[in-house]
Amino acid sequence: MSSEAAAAPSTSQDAGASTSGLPAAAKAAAEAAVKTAISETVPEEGEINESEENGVNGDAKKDGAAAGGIRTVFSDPANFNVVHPLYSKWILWFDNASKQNKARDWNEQLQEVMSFESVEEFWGLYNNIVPPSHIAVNSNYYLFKSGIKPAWEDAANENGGKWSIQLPRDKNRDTIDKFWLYTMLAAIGETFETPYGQTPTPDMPFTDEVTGVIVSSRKAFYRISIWTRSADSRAKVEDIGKHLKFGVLGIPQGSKVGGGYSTDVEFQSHRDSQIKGKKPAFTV
Ligand code: MGP
Repeated sequence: MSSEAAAAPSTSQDAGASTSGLPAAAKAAAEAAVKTAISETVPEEGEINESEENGVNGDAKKDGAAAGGIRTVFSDPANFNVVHPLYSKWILWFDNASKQNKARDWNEQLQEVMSFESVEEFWGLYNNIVPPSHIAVNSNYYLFKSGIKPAWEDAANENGGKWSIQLPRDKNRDTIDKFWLYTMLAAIGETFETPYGQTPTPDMPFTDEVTGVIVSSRKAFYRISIWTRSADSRAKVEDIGKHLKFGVLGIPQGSKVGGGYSTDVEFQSHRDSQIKGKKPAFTV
């Protein structure tokens, strides 16, 4: 056992301190997870293998390896300074374009808020920004993969399209923040990229279709959109729409959605969305 493991707080003490507010079943599960984490992540001396060191966590693991073991959150519990990297780096953008000048200077209105590439940075950002229920009418948050501008003109979007759903403003004031959070979590967790409704496996196809997600505040409705790289094949993007509708928004399968200011979850290419009155290509 490494010296770091020896320095880690005792399992029951630590788990008890951090889970005391939980119901009994959740507390037991959390304590079991902590025990497993300690026993599985702190290796014996010389146990670190090369592929792990070169993986996503490479730097954090190498730092720890130099000091005699993998660094985990238990290595320095007082500072809690190990971050959990995301698969992709993301940038949050915001615009607050008034209806009148939107077409003229849409690009100038678009502002980068912050980039992040770890779970901790995401929550730091999320906990410090105005939620969609409180942003001005006609403004939007855009959460896009780093390197892709949330614009039709970006090379990653120019042949793409979007899944979107409109939710009436009056009925969704209390739910839009939760829906936007769930949409962002699915995006940064890359769960839109795998087949919907299947248990993830290491050899599952990864579509790399999503370029970003958007929440829009409009006078009569909110809209959540997911932008995709392609728009030429329903098969390529269909599971993303299903994931949004049934997984993220929790709409029961077979229930009727739409009418008034609300729409179903519908797909349209960016080219079509620039033609006034053009109907969506398909729905899920
Ligand atoms: P919107 O906000 O996507 O549509 O685009 P919405 O909410 O249906 O608004 P409406 O005014 O079309 O009813 C609104 C306008 O912003 C567009 O008509 C464009 O003028 C501009 N705009 C939006 N996007 C996403 C882009 C973009 O990617 N590129 C450029 N050049 N303009 C855009």
